[in-house]
Amino acid sequence: MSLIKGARAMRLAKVAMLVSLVGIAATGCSSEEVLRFGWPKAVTEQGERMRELWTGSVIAALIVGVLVWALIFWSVAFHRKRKNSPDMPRQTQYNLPLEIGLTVLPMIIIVVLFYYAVVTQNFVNKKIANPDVKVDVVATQWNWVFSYPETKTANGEVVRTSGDNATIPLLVLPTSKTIQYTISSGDVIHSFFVPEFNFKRDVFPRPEKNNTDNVFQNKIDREGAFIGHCAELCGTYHGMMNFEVRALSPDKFDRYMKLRASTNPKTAKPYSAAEALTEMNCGDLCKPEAVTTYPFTTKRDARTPSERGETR
Ligand SMILES: [Cu+2]
Repeated sequence: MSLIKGARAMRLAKVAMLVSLVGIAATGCSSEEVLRFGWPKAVTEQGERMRELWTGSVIAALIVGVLVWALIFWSVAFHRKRKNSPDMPRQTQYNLPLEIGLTVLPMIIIVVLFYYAVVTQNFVNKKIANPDVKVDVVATQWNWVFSYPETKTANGEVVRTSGDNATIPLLVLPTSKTIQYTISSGDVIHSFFVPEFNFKRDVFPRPEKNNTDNVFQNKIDREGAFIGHCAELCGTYHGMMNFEVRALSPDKFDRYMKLRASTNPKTAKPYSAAEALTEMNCGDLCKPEAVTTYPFTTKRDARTPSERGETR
């Protein structure tokens, strides 16, 4: 009898293994993608650390899940009612060691998950004393102003990029450097959200009065253009309150900041973000207009698809 049971269990295990293998293969994902378990790709080391927490949590959940499913199927297969079964199966309540185990084990799981969540959160919120670049972000209905308080133009003004009705602002930042963002709002509550940072923080007016931490840091690990949104419903044109992060290698960023601080001979004014990027002429990375904010193109007042330059 036990031999038959053993053979049946083996067959069941083989089928279960085959089904899960086919399931994984059928998704057509690479191993890196499988281990991401749907977590969006991040471009910051903070986002990557959050991904590791997610991968660990999902693996822990899958282990618990597989164990529970196995126990359910085992009971269904081997402890179902048979012709000669007694009316009542064997009763096992008031089993103290089992009940203590079932209380302590979930507590241990929660404590471990909590520990790793706190460690990851501390890493994401960590601030070093001397960040490489500082940027002040001011959100207003319905636009963004980005300034670099440590870089001044020839006439002594802080270098500043702002969006207007016609322009989606570009927040140009370096890769591989610690960037410190100080966010504040000029009116209502907004939210600074760059999906590829895997990070969002509400932007409050008068942060010092609102007891919020309006300073955070991160490090971007690759060049590229990444869309940024306001993620807090802030009024009529909230949906159009976009910006774009343009991450440039440190040497390109230095060139950009030098240009921003100097005077454009053509206009006799300091280079604007678009003019500096055009002057740098470094291909797609130096496009003077936002490239990621579809369907909101740089022409904010455009109403028809052709005015918006839509090609997709
Ligand atoms: Cu907003």
